[in-house]
Amino acid sequence: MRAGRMDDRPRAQLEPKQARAPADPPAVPRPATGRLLPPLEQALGDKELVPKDPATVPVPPELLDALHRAGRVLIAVHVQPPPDGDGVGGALGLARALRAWGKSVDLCVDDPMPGFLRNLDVHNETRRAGQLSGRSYDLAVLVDVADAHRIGGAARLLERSAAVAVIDHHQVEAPAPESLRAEAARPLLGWIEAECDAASLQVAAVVAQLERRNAPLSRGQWGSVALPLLVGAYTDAGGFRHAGVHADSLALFKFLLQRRLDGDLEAVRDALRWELPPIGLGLLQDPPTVPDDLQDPRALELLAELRALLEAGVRVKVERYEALGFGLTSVPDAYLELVVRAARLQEPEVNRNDVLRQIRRMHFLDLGHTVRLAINLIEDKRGSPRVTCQFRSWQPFVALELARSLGGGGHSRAAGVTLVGTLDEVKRRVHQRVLERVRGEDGLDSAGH
Ligand SMILES: [Mn+2]
Repeated sequence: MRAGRMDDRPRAQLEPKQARAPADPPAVPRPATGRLLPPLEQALGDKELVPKDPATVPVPPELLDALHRAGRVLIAVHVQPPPDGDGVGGALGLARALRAWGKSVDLCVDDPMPGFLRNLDVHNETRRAGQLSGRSYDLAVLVDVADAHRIGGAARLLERSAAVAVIDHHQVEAPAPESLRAEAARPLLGWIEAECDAASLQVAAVVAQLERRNAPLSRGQWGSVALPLLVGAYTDAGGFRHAGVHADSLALFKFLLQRRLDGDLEAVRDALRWELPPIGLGLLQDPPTVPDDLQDPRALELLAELRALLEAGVRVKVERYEALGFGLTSVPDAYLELVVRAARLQEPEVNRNDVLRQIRRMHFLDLGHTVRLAINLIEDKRGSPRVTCQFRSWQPFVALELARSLGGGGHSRAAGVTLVGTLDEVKRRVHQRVLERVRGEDGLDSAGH
């Protein structure tokens, strides 16, 4: 079920002409000039960019009806890939609005959240699936995901929900009932909006329209709803610096920020300010920097382990194949676990997803500024060995098609897949697939070289 595509309407004036594939792609490696929209502050101050009220975005009426009728609601987000700003931000915004209208809401994030999301969840509103077992719901809403395999133990709770709804912006066809454990008897409501830059902006539209059927939210209530939604939109759009971000998203962001959060952009940026402790940051460098002034006796044992790993060549590696236009970051499970333990010496709350987020920021997103295709491979040996593969491309559909050719999916320029195997095995397989595509007719650019 598809409805209300956001791009059916004329875009705001700031829509960049080069937002789609540039006619003449830049030389390899691509220079770091990917900014297509003006800097955020400038855009927000620009009178030409008219704020767009999310209440004007079409939302499937069946979804609004279902949310309006439901008394007990479950909201769930993806944990594979790890919980992120858009998923958790969108879910928090929706949960807070629904609670303001008197509904009973459980929000399930079935994996440890990275630090900035722990901070955003200031009132401890999120639950692991185990804490919710035995509960039943009128409606389950998946935010930023359309597949029960990606929500961890929350999948079991879908079976205890009378209906299932999806609010997602990934490139998926209509959500498949079998992937959502929604049989014919259980209505399935989908709002999939692949052109939308963040599920949080879809949630903003849902809340704005539900407000018309319920009591208006107070200024304070809107503030607590808008902040996580703005964090969600900001993170998925890369602070509105990612290639291909729509001006329409910026116009929605501007409305929410100015009319619902008193224009407090610093509040949004503050929410993102969590940092991995310095010991963790050093160990994630390529090559790693190892602190030599650690006083903690537990650190000595850890340093011995670290040296053994480094001698065996086990660490974060960043490889650039500039002639071919791609770069690859690879992270072995043993090293990842060691970084988590090391960082906990300084900050006991640190979890694996904190470290994964830092690797994304330090290597993967950064790499995406200098090559056409950035690849991030994260090994996970906690069960049978598998590797999470993340792809980012400058050109639209390069990342998505690579992910799809390996059985995954995602967005046009940001996509991924989880493959079974050790890091070395998966690395060879992905490398081979990329070489096939480079040598194929289209190469990494639609315009070719
Ligand atoms: Mn998202």
